[in-house]
Amino acid sequence: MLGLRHDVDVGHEDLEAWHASFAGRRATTHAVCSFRTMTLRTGAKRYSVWAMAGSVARLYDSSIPSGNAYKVQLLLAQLGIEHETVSLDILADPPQTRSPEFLAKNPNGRIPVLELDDGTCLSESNAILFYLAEGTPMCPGDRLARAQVLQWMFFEQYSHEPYVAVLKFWTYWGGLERCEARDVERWRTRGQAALEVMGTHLADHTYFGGDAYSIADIALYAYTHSAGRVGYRIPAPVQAWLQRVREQPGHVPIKADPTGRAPSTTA
Ligand SMILES: N[C@@H](CCC(=O)N[C@@H](CS)C(=O)NCC(=O)O)C(=O)O
Repeated sequence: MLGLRHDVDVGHEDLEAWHASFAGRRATTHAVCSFRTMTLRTGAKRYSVWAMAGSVARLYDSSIPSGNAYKVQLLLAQLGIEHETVSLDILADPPQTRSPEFLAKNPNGRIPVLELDDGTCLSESNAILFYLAEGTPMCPGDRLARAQVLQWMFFEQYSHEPYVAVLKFWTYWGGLERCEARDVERWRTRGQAALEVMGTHLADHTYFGGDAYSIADIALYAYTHSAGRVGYRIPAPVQAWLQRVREQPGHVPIKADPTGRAPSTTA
């Protein structure tokens, strides 16, 4: 598989470090999926090209826009990795994610699931991001920066997504009026607290997890970009960061809601 990332100003030192991190690795199997890169120049433009051993066959997504699946769609787009998408109806009763065929791919019955062409399946959005990003500029080579990427991705899954994503789901698709008031209050309070933590970090940082845009930003962008629409207050540093993320090369918006219940969040 070949990925092409263009319009990226990759500094010489970055490339040196990037290449050094490949030394000694062998890109031979899906289990040890790694990348080999080279740089092409045409005129003033510099292109980074990488070859990935093991092909991504398909991504299992939902037909309604899921932020967790959007993380993966966004990274695949930014890395230029072609793939097939299989959309499952998670609003059906029972959801298509609970079919025996899908449970064989992810016993936890949830999308996103990334399927490689040898049939290996990987679930959990942030694990998929980490797998795809290894060896690319989307995951830093520096040990501390890489741990900081993970720090924010775990934060996203424990302190942000369980509130912001859940409130979004029930607002648009679940029927918020059927929820316990104290649950809704908890989603609002704890989700807001997570957004404030992000604002505090961004008051003196440009991105999460190191100095450069990375999968930590993708993980946090997925539900933050639409949080204002379900009533959260977005701190000013977070608003500025959302704009920086939208301006990244190859950025794609989350897909539209085929049920028409969620407004477009890309405006
Ligand atoms: N921690 C998981 C959460 C995945 C998740 O909650 N997926 C939802 C859609 S966003 C789903 O598949 N729901 C369908 C179901 O529960 O049957 C991840 O980050 O991938």
